[in-house]
Amino acid sequence: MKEQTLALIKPDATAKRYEGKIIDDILKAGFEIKAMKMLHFDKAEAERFYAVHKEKDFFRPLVAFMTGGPVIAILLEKENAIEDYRRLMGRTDPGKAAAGTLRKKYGETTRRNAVHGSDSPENAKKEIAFFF
Ligand code: IDP
Ligand code: MG
Repeated sequence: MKEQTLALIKPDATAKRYEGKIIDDILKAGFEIKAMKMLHFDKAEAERFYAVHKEKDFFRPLVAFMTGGPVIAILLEKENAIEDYRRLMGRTDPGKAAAGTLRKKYGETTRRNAVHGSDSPENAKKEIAFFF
């Protein structure tokens, strides 16, 4: 059954003009783009999007990073989209991400790691509703 997930291209990647390459990789991996928009998070929006991490020590710098430039939100559809997009994205730390993954190719650091992807059906539903 087809499934939907939410991807973000983060400010480090848009600053480097990587959005075209990232979208191309996503399409070549078999995902369909059902909706897409570019926006600039304000502080309250970034805090709300990453609310699950509000107690973490990386939360403040994460919010500062995510409000530092434009992001692109993409609604993706494919069989097994959530898990398959997480695999395409690679591990949180680009240094530990597998060869060929988006974070390996385009990420810089554990914080500035180019892309986001929903991690469960519940969160995919919430994150899709956040943008679309
Ligand atoms: P994920 O994006 O791979 O699902 P999460 O643990 O949900 O990883 O963390 C959300 C985002 O917070 C990461 O993508 C990254 O930008 C940032 N982050 C996570 N852990 C760290 C850390 O240890 N140091 C700095 N930033 C972090
Ligand atoms: Mg996560």
